[in-house]
Amino acid sequence: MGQIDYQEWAANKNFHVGYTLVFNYNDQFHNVKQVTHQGYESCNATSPAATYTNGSDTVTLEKLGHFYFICGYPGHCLSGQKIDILVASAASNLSPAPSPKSSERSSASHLYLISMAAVYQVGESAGWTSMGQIDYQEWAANKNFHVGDTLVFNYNNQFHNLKQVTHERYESCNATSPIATYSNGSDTVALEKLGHLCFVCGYPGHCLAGQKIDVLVAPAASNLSPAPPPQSSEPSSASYLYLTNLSWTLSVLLAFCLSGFAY
Ligand SMILES: [Cu+2]
Repeated sequence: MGQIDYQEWAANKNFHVGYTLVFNYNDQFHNVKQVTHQGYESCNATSPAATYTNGSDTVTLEKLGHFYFICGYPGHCLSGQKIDILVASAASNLSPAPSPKSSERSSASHLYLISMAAVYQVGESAGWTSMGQIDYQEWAANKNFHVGDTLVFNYNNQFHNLKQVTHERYESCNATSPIATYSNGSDTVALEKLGHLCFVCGYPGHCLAGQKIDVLVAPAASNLSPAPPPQSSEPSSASYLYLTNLSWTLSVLLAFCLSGFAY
């Protein structure tokens, strides 16, 4: 249920021997385990073939076949933090490779950057709405948000929108002069820095009815365990449901073809 389908991503690539994967992630909350196909399918991270915990791990694809990677933290693989990389022989270039002239020789210098972070699906099936059963503040209080994570707001943009506002305007449900306005209906908000991010719906009455959320982005080192912090001191005025959707934002951003570059 993640925003990013690792398998779809991988399916569009031609991996060859010598290519390199770089996994970037917050090592307080994730790791990378290379497992067997069975381990991959069953999300079983015990007895991994290799374990990476650095947070910026380089894995070279040294042979043909499948390479299976999962996150070893409880529940993460099950929620989609897993990837199956098939390393094919250079000859099996089925699809139009974006690098036509790169032969085996140059293929050894391909680098795939994989950054992993948490994606929080706001509202799950309910989405960002004013008619839910879930308390946004309670939901947020149970999460540890970190820089690099992503919030996804899904809603019917005929009836709602999303405004990032100051904390003061959040408190008073004043959506004027927003810091940012989203009205797409499927809005992705990257958590790019520490501190509070406050959002309200700008439609009349919705914020007052509880369609508002205050997300605190904390330093990575702060809370190790995802233990529900009993810090939900704020009265929960909201009545919405947010569910987490922890998945690797394996937003493999780029495939650098470094062939031809001189070191
Ligand atoms: Cu609304």
